[in-house]
Amino acid sequence: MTFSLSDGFDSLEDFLDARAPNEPEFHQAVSEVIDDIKPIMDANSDFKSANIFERLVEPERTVSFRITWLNDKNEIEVNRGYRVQFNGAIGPYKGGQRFHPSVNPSVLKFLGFEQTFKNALTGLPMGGAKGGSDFDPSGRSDQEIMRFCNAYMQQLHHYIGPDIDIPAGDINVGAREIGYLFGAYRRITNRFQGVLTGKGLSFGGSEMRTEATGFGVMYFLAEMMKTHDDTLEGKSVVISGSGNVATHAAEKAIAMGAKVLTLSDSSGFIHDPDGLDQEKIEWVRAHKAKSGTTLAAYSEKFGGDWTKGKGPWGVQADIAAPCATQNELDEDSAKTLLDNGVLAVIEGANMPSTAAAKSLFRSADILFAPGKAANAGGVAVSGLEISQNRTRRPSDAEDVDKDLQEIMSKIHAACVEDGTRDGRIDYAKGANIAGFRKVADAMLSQGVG
Ligand code: NDP
Ligand code: 2IT
Repeated sequence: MTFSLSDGFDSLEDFLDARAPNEPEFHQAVSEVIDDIKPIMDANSDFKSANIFERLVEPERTVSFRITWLNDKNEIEVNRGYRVQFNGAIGPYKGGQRFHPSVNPSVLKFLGFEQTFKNALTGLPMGGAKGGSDFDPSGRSDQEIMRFCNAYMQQLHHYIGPDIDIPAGDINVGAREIGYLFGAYRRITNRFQGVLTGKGLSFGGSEMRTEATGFGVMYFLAEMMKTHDDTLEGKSVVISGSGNVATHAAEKAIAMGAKVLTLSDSSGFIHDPDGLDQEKIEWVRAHKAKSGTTLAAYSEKFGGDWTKGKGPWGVQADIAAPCATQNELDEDSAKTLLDNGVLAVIEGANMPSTAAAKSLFRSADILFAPGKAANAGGVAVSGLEISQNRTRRPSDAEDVDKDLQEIMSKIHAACVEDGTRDGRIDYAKGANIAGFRKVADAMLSQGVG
């Protein structure tokens, strides 16, 4: 592909190497959209003359800060915190925060870039952002988590606000952390504001936010299956991860009549040939909530096999749902899934398939849903939480669930509209084009200055 950017780079790689060196995850996320949106840019001279692409791949603002905090031994520890405010064209910046040793500018830029498209797909007015810290919460006491959250917010509060940027959770940032972060924000600023989403129900949280991402994944999958006159009833499912997204995806898949065979964590995976049920899922949640635990104990309690150091992709199933982390499903795993006759692959995590795996899925005769469409239910309900905070009027669970289903169905329809080619739906293409159009139009209308 020839590439013409203002500085005359010949290829996307040259451009990204110059503008964002040593950021492999970010390069991967940008490369995954360029082929789909380039024809739209080329066909629209306004997008070209406004240099939309070059602007779209540069975060509007990135802040990085030092976090100093006291551990239980009264030692001072130092971590790095970040907020990447990627694109605010369609609304205040919005996106999660991740606490994990792998957090670095490349990871947060890829996540913020994806979030920009994802938030546009929800139809709600939210720009894209991501943040977090290289802090590793594994093995930390509750008091250490609280002190870390206090120190992190001591810095972050300068850059966020209900009309500026509204962070939420992501890997290792759940209800407990959001509670501590909200408390810290309120004490520092003396403001009770909807400045974070995923809050507890007693202080402005929305019903269904906890469930929303995983449930939304299965609502999206059900829509995809419908295009093949099929349902989840009787289907077998392999799921990776055992956190918020994975356990709620499992719960909803079971409710829709499927049999969930696996879950995983960073140490390995469990295979339960009898299938998970609500009791087993609740045990997993309680067990994993204890700091530093692995799923190995599952097979001692419920039977099945524990396999160390591997993902679950070798287990034969109709559906695969990677719900743990980026690049957890590689080319060999993709080949194994396809050889084993997988019907659908739905990404619950952000960018869980490597570039090679994704390209195999996109060209195979299966249903494939990219994370930016399939996991948008979480941020969509975050958007509903923002509305509830604005009007100071909470919604009940049934209404939020109905809204979530409607939003997932609309995202599916947008993917079909922009992604259908030769009678086949390329959901990745559809999601990239629909997300891009909305953000690019807004950028164009607002000019530069
Ligand atoms: P959680 O922290 O609740 O769970 C993360 C899970 O992934 C854990 O089981 C964890 O295992 C596993 N995991 C983390 N890192 C790795 C790794 N390097 N290799 C293998 N497994 C790993 O996070 P969420 O469920 O919230 O997030 C999961 C994914 O979904 C992420 O990609 C996130 O960005 C995405 N997402 C989350 C949304 C949300 O609303 N929470 C919304 C949309 C997307 P262990 O316990 O061993 O660390
Ligand atoms: O990746 C994601 O969409 C999230 N972690 C949720 C973001 C949010 O603001 O709810």
